[in-house]
Amino acid sequence: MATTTRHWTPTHGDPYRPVPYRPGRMAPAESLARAAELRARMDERRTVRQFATDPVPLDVVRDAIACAATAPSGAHQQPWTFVLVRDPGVRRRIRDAAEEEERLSYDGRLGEEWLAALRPLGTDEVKPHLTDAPALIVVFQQRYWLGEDGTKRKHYYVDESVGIAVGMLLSALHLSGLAALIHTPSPMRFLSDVLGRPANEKAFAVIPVGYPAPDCQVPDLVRKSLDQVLVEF
Ligand code: IYR
Repeated sequence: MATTTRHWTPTHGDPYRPVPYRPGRMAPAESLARAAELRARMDERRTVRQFATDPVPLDVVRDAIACAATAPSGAHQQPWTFVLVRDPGVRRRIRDAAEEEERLSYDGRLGEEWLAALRPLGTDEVKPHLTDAPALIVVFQQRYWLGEDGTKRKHYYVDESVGIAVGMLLSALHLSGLAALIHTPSPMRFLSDVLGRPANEKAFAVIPVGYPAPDCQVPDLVRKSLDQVLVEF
């Protein structure tokens, strides 16, 4: 597994001690070629809800998590924990608890407007991906820093930081050849209980990872075109 060695992380109240940063500059022609290739590769990513039960190379998943952990974060506080769950018993418990919550949601808790918005995607309360996919990455946000002696310190822009990290995680998994789904059971409190996470951590998403099932189907989605999402001055 590729690892990066970094010895510095901000310590509350430390002074600013910058170091030089001199990356080589990429030639524009190469930038353009890479950007076009990346755009095409990213456009191939689909949210997968039907997974094969085949195992995945775990170091690919660990490297993707390491990529996610390079995300920028408020005050570089890196307010994330990624829990990689392979144990079939734990995945079963997560599925049972998620389906219990989802049943209430799809039975009416979401409300008709939300249910109507989800209908074209074909989702329901049955979540086989939680036990079929060979790995789940459960992402927790550290809502605040919690010292060993119980000291608490504020974390900043936690939603933004963790959202960016999850975007990078989904990109890394896809570009490494694995399929994933961002699943947001609601409420997610049960994940802290099942995984024994501390009081400062709040579940953000469950990301099943694997290969699409041979008979996998996805909704026939159309993405907005660039001119629909980009405004230039
Ligand atoms: N959390 C539910 C419902 C759901 C909500 C949205 I917004 C989606 O884009 C998809 C599903 C579920 O996981 O089924």
